Amino acid sequence: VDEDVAPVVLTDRTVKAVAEFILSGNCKKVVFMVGAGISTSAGIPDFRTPGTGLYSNLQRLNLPHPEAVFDISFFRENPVPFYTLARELYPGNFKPTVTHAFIRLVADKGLLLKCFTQNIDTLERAAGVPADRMVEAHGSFASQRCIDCKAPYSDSDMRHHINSGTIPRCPCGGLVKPDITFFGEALPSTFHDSIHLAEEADLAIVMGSSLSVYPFAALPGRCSDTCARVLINMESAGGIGSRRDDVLMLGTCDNGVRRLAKELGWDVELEKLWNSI
Ligand code: CNA
Repeated sequence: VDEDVAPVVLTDRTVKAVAEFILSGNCKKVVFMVGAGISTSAGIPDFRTPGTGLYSNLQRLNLPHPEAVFDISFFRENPVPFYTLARELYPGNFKPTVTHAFIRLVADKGLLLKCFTQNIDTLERAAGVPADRMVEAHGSFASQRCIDCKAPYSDSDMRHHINSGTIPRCPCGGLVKPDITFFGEALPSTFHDSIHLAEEADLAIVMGSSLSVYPFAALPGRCSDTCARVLINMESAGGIGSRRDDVLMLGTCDNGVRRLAKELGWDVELEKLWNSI
């Protein structure tokens, strides 16, 4: 971080200054860009954290390499590893975190322009973030279809297969896959249609992502130079900190949003909202 360059949008590169900016009335459009790290405290492992991340724990699935579990050509040959994992990750087993509640609170305050998520766990929806404010950039477990004829497949049949550990197939014989984006597949059109909103943001809050999967990882770079950018993450990521109005909050997302909520005077409201979800 180049501490010598004075910020322009913020008075200071601190959490307090970010809160002041949010409360000033000049910050009308907040964009979140989030990843697996916002859901780890809900009990869902991320990909890359050494030791606890999914990639460290996939040996038992006998994969050629960890990413193969989300690779469309590997899935065609062997869907078993994906369905083994899907059983563990399937929505319904997890509760939104206080970080998800914070995104909802920003929406309730009328400040949320868009929340771009890489997560497929649908915990933002579960927290009550309005659907029209969400971009599930890598799709989600909320729907599924045949990978050959593309026919949709029913939720209840899907749940049955997930729970019983069997592989769902379309009447045409093709494999059924949740509408999550695998390596080798295009991102949903909603992602491409919404990218320009990153450019409109007054404040971008990046949370819980190593920013290593493109094109998502390019989003913070699209923010204008009159946008303040905040990174709340265990480690630095995406070069955030290199611009004059960047603020780094290294640590857990839950601690980070609680600190920010406290500076905003929203702390009691945040906990109340989270408890009601
Ligand atoms: P990643 O590459 O595993 O990075 C996670 C980042 O979050 C790392 O930088 C961690 O240091 C950080 N982190 C982990 N726990 C915390 C915490 N409690 N507080 C703050 N920071 C934390 O995951 P990305 O999301 O960046 O990678 C993109 C992939 C991961 C997407 O394609 C997702 O679909 C995929 N994924 C999603 C889920 C989910 O839906 N919950 C889970 C696992 C992987």
